[in-house]
Amino acid sequence: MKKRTIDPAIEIDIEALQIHHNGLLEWIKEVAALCMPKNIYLCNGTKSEYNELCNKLVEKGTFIKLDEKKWPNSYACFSDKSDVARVEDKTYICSRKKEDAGPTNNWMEPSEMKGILGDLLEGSMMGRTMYVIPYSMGPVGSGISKIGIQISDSEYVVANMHIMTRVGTIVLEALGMKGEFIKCIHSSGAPLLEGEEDSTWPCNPTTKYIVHYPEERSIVSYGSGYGGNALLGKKCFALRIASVMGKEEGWLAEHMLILGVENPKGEKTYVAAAFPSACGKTNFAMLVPPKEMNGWKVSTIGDDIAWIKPGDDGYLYAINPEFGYFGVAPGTNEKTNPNAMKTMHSNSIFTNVGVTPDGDIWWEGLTKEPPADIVNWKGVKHDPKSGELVAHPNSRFTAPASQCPVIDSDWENPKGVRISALVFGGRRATTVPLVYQAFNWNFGVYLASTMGSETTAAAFGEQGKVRRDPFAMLPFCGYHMADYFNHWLQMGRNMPNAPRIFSVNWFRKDKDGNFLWPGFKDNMRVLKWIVERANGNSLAVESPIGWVPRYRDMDWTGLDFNRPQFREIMEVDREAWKAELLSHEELFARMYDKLPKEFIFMRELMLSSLWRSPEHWGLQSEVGA
Ligand code: TSX
Ligand code: MN
Repeated sequence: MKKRTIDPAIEIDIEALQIHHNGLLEWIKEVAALCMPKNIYLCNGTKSEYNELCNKLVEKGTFIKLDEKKWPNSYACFSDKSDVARVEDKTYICSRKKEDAGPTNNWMEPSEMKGILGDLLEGSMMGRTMYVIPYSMGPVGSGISKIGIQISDSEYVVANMHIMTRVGTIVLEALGMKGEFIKCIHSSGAPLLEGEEDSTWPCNPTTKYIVHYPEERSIVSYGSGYGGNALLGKKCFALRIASVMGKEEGWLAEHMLILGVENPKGEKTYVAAAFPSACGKTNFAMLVPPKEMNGWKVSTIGDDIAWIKPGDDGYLYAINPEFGYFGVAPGTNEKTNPNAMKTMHSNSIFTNVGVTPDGDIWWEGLTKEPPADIVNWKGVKHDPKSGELVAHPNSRFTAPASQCPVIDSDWENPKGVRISALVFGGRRATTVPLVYQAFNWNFGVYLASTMGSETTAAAFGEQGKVRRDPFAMLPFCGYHMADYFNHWLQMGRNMPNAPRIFSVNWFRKDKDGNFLWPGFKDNMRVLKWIVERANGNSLAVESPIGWVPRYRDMDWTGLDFNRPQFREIMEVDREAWKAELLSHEELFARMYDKLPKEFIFMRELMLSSLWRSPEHWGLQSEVGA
């Protein structure tokens, strides 16, 4: 970035900020000199600060205060039409070497990118307040936690960061005078000139950049105010930058939920699980078991990101670095996720959902019919005959994690929780059975690397084509994806008590296109088999792709699901799996230069096991037993 000093014409009293960390102070001065804000505000993280920000957003017309009885202390807002999702084609990993970013990330030479961003950032905060947000990913003071400082010119971003991360003076205290922090610059890219009227959603409709410098451990985001583009602690830091730190330091930053399963004896087992988008990850993280499964309970540690480190005892321990949920609203209701509904009942922010004139909100799937007077996310009164959506499909709720009724008692334990099983899921209409257990760590890494989802939305073009999303990390890994696979294999070589690895698929369909599995609360039956397997307490038989339960190995109390149905959902079809394994070649070819040789061997081994006729597989003769 260009070196300059703050224009003396701008009246900013930096010394008044009382920052005692020289590196931080110098960096703030540098960014202020470049972005030329009207003033600077250092966030203290208090409730009153949050309330003042929300009031300011209401005054500006960005926030709509919701009905205090229905949605206490909560707000709705509409984004700019151009600013509704992460911008993957404008997301860059600017490592020094291109091969460190790999074939699945956009890359630009760091100094070239700095030139572009320097020009864009110059004067980009004119007329606005520059907020300095000290935040911690993970409980303040935990050995696993890390500190970020985000500079932003958006009040919406500050309010959301208050919910999603631990913000304020306590973080600066933990940072001390010399502590390490991740530099995060966020500019909406919408300077406000003298006399100009502000927009309710400042952003740059044409130019957006989400840029990561992994070696410098810094992030610059320009032009967007939405979600993962702008709340830099989440995808940018906790996944892209942290994944690089994890590779260097021997740990894992993963796109995983973490949940606890308590059995009727009161014994708790923790599971981490990765799913691509649109698989109901938050629903699974807050699962309510069927009432017939007496005494089984699920508690939530996190719904999106896990930082996982080996402990001295050879087990893996995980924390949720986040402090809130930034969940997709459509499809969430009392049936699909009653715990999420209670979590967002108060102190929450709703972005791009429908709003009624009397301060209620609505989205597709909340109830059967929208309220008569609902205004859609574009700010226009909804016409039911138009066929238009009320809420944007990527509309969100921002809600404090602490408000989740089933939040785990150890969710802020600085040591993390011991992980016994890792689960990988995708949306697959065919081929992939309801559940199977990998033979060992390496086969588990293989299944996670080749996981994928079938495209559903028409927007994604061809229907029924599998899009590979290794570990659900394709958009979130800050380095070469094949280096990432190797890092996972390496973690297994050094781990005496590795978690067991499982694949699940809630979305298999019959020939007529009906879902074979009821899903939702009944996923508890699969989860029960998984934790009992991980604890050595449930049986399985061998199939060519891994260990599978027989009918009798699962708990069916209260569910009408018969042996033929189970056989169908568990079928490992020889021809389909040959095609499946061969189709992995497409993914492997993309990263052939660094692909682990183990992957080739494991694929050959599974192919050779498929040669036998299904009648000879333990699975096919016994799975219905
Ligand atoms: O979240 C889902 N889960 C996980 C729940 C813990 N969804 C919603 C996905 C979109 C985000 C699911 N959809 C799940 C599921 O397990 N399964 C399905 C597929 C399905 C949809 C509707 C029905 C059944 C299965 N309806 C009836 O059976 C009536
Ligand atoms: Mn996510």
